[in-house]
Amino acid sequence: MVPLGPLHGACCTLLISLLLGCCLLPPGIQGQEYLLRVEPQDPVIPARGSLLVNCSTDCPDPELITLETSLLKELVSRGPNWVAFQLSNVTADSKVLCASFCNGSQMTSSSDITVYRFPERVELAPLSPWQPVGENLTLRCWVAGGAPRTHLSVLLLRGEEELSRQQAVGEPAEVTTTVLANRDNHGANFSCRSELDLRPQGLGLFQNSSAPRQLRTFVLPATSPRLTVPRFLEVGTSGPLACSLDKLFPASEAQVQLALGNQMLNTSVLSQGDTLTATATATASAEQEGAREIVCNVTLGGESREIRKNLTIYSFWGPTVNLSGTIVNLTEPTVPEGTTVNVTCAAGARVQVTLDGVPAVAPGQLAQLQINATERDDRRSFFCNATLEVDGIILRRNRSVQLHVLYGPKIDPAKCPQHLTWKDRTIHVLQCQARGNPEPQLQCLQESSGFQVPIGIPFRVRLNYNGTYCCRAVSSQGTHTLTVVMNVQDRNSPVVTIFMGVLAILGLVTVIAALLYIFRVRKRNDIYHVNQGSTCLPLTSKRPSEVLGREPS
Ligand SMILES: *[C@@H]1O[C@H](CO)[C@@H](O)[C@H](O)[C@H]1NC(C)=O
Ligand SMILES: *[C@@H]1O[C@H](CO)[C@@H](O)[C@H](O)[C@H]1NC(C)=O
Ligand SMILES: *[C@@H]1O[C@H](CO)[C@@H](O)[C@H](O)[C@H]1NC(C)=O
Ligand SMILES: *[C@@H]1O[C@H](CO)[C@@H](O)[C@H](O)[C@H]1NC(C)=O
Ligand SMILES: *[C@@H]1O[C@H](CO)[C@@H](O)[C@H](O)[C@H]1NC(C)=O
Ligand SMILES: *[C@@H]1O[C@H](CO)[C@@H](O)[C@H](O)[C@H]1NC(C)=O
Ligand SMILES: *[C@@H]1O[C@H](CO)[C@@H](O)[C@H](O)[C@H]1NC(C)=O
Ligand SMILES: *[C@@H]1O[C@H](CO)[C@@H](O)[C@H](O)[C@H]1NC(C)=O
Ligand SMILES: *[C@@H]1O[C@H](CO)[C@@H](O)[C@H](O)[C@H]1NC(C)=O
Ligand SMILES: *[C@@H]1O[C@H](CO)[C@@H](O)[C@H](O)[C@H]1NC(C)=O
Ligand SMILES: *[C@@H]1O[C@H](CO)[C@@H](O)[C@H](O)[C@H]1NC(C)=O
Ligand SMILES: CC(=O)N[C@H]1CO[C@H](CO)[C@@H](O)[C@@H]1O
Repeated sequence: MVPLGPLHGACCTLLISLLLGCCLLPPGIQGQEYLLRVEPQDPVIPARGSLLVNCSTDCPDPELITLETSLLKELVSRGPNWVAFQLSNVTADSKVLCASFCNGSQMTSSSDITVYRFPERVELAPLSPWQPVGENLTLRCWVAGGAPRTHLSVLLLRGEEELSRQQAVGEPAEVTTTVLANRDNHGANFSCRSELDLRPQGLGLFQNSSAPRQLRTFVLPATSPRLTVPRFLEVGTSGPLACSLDKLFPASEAQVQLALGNQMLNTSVLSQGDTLTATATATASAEQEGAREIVCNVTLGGESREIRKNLTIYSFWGPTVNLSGTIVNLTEPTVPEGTTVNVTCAAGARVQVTLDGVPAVAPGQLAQLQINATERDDRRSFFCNATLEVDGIILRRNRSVQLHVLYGPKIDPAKCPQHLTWKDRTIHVLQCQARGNPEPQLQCLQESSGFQVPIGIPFRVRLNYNGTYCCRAVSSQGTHTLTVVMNVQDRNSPVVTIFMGVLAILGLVTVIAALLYIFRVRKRNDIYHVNQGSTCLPLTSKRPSEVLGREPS
């Protein structure tokens, strides 16, 4: 028999079947004593495979054993009661039919060839990059190709756990199942697997798996993050910023951005449990002066939550207090006495300054005052108070500068008695002070001898201290002198001498008076004697008059 082309194969098979079915049936009735066998019976072969089909009969004298098929066939060998054909390139299920005549009656027998093939494609539909917890997620798998479908099932898996198993239907076969996205599913790998079960056919179980897809689930609360920022920041300084959000899952995968205006800040993020905290340091620059916005933005699962807060950046330099005039020492502002000194206090724009209680005419202006430097201004401090109003809050800053005035030297006559009357061998202190800037050197020298008397410390006065002293204060600013007369008196002063003399005379007079009285009483009673002792009285009485004459000196 001429092999039929594949295009004609299908209709020829149908025709033969009809002929056999309508005209020759029931087959085997005539030759029922003899059997026609087709081997193998109902084989399952891989697609494009080849198959040896053996038609054999026990009829002793069979005539014309043929194999009816649409497939490519080739006679391989034959025996007296069998014929073997090689079928090749079997791509689809088909039926083969053996026919023969025995003793004039026809015999037929058929076999169904089943072709199996593995799916060409098993694919799990992509998952959305992030799946919100609590929502249903549809897993979808496509299986293209694969035969026989009755033995082909599709499984959806989470890891190795089977979520669903369905028979493949359609081309491509689509299989779906829903999964509730929860925290436990975060990071789980989902996949799809086809199973061609040909174990009943003795061939085994053939599995094809899709590439796994990893699920990421997340929780991002609807609330805004918490942002802590300072209300003010001075230009040139830094302030801490902190932004946090609770109940985040997975907190470690959230992104946080902190920005000052449109400047991204270097942020360090810490996640602890479901809480995320981001910290950064904002540094205020002069260009950013004014009201600025701090933005904190937390992004997770493609969604973000943000919060904004205002921060006022201000500049408040100063105040600086300046002294101008004849400054002789810059490290310690010093001016000579009598010169004019201008004191000014200045601070940044919008800053109101007050110098020693005198306010500047307007914020941003400088406050100034002029003084004629006197010795009273030495070590005088000039206070400048600066105030800046930022966003309803008053900020204060104070500064002071001390002025030094060069003056003197001066010896204050009130603090340096110029006439001193002291007694010999008594202890005294010469109180004398000189003032001036710089501090003057003070010394008092006896004019006659050049002897230097200690000043301000106790000393024992001697007779030779008597004299006129020249007290001299000396500094780089000049010299000032003052004369001090020190009168040192002998210890036995005239007053004491007079007093002693008077006492002696009074004693003598008393003794004489007593003696005279005793003599007169005896004379009246016994003998009268002329008294000669009365001549001493005028002699002795002369001494007191001498003493008294010296007293005024
Ligand atoms: C075909 O079948 C017959 C009977 O079973 C057997 O004797 C013969 O060897 C077979 N031929 C082939 C090629 O297998
Ligand atoms: C097998 O059959 C298919 C169609 O069924 C055809 O396209 C292919 O070329 C054939 N292969 C061979 C080797 O003949
Ligand atoms: C998810 O799907 C299940 C059944 O598949 C249903 O019972 C449940 O209500 C769904 N949940 C949501 C949040 O849609
Ligand atoms: C999912 O697969 C990735 C890599 O393919 C692996 O790193 C990860 O551990 C897997 N996850 C689970 C839960 O097995
Ligand atoms: C938050 O940050 C993300 C990532 O940088 C960005 O895409 C998004 O536009 C930001 N949202 C807002 C409101 O600024
Ligand atoms: C920040 O300041 C702007 C105007 O300066 C204002 O409109 C906005 O409401 C402020 N934002 C906050 C959070 O106070
Ligand atoms: C001090 O200020 C007055 C006017 O304010 C000015 O004329 C004078 O030159 C200033 N003196 C010094 C030393 O700066
Ligand atoms: C200026 O004052 C400082 C501090 O008192 C002092 O050390 C320095 O010597 C002075 N300089 C001059 C030039 O007087
Ligand atoms: C400083 O002295 C000058 C004259 O020497 C005088 O005209 C001026 O009023 C004085 N200024 C003050 C603040 O005393
Ligand atoms: C001005 O500053 C001084 C210190 O520099 C301070 O003692 C004084 O209280 C301040 N005055 C005001 C009004 O703040
Ligand atoms: C002390 O000195 C004064 C003159 O300075 C002189 O008159 C007086 O006699 C002196 N006194 C003595 C005890 O030397
Ligand atoms: C060998 C054999 O079975 N021959 C039979 C063929 O059929 C005729 C009748 O149809 C019989 O008589 C033969 O015995």
